[in-house]
Amino acid sequence: MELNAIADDLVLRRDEGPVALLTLNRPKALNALNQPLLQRLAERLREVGADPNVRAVVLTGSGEKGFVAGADIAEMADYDAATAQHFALIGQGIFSRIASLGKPVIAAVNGFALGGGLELVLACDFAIASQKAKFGLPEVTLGVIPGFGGTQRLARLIGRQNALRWILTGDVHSAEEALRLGLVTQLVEPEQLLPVALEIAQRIATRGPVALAAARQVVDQGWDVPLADGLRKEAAAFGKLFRSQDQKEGMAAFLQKRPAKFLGK
Ligand code: DAK
Repeated sequence: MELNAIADDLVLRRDEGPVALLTLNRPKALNALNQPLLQRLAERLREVGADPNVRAVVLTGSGEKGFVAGADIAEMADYDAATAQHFALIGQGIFSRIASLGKPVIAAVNGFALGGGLELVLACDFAIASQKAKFGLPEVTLGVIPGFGGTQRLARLIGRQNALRWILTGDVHSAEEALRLGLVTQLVEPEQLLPVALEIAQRIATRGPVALAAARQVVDQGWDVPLADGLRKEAAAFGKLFRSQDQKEGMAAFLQKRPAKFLGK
């Protein structure tokens, strides 16, 4: 009974010290995002966001083939306009939650990251991928466009021309191409994906949590504003960190030549 409950859990959670590994778990449909999976992901993000023991998160897909093969086409096919809008709001809310979680989220892309799956990668802090991973925005093959931020975030990340090439062709691209364009930061052998992702997350988890949250916030806030505005936001955040215990601890630890013990305060 309990085993079934675990197998049926659409987003598995396994903690390794301060790192939470979240695994999207609908492998028979290549982890396509249907409403129950999105709701469960929202719950899991709430959970790890509120858990003071969690300092970094790794997000991956279950099975060898799929990270997330997009929004669930079978579920979407018969949507009316109101349901589609509701679906978009759920999805956008979840992707925004990743951005405002206050904890780094690393995507470990094990297979297809298509449509909403690629948009999920874009919502994470950064991504590493298996050499077997595949990427694309095939929405135009279905008569729609990316709806969870793909038209906006991809162009900012890989440039307008490259983004339009991906969006207009709907082609599926190799992991090497994704690396070349800066969509992922590193490729690894498939069996090394989780060990490497978890190792990076463990290292991040030793850093000052208040600074981690501020870093993502400032990078995001500065992404599409003039440089001078971004620099002002950076200076304000930098100053604010000097009110944190983490800053006192981090600098004292350096001067005393010992590892810092950050409290996230
Ligand atoms: N939805 C539902 N089921 C899917 C799926 C998907 N996106 N992708 C794969 N599956 C299912 C397949 O139907 C199949 O199920 P069974 O037939 O076994 O029951 C199973 O997963 C295995 O897939 P295949 O048999 O097709 O496996 P292959 O290796 O042959 O092909 C593939 C793998 C990834 C190339 C192929 O499955 C594929 O092309 N999948 C669709 C990929 C795709 O087009 N993804 C983008 C979806 S559109 C919006 C919000 C969001 C979005 C848009 C608007 N608003 C509300 C405004 C986002 C849209 C999308 O993400």
